[in-house]
Amino acid sequence: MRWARGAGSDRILDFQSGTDKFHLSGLGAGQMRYSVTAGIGTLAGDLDGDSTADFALLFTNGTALVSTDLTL
Ligand SMILES: [Ca+2]
Repeated sequence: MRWARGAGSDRILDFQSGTDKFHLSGLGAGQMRYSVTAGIGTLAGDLDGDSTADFALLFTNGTALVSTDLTL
């Protein structure tokens, strides 16, 4: 997966917790937030410290992220 600037969110359709990993260390995110609403997980990151998310990833396959799924 490659990051690109743009509006909106990216959807992750087949992430498998415990098998797949997100490597986010290159982003320098100041704050990450994860929430689940109606079975859709959202991982949002604030890159510039203004308390507003600069990107969001939606996990639509019902998987629940755990901290070991991320490399920060
Ligand atoms: Ca921000």
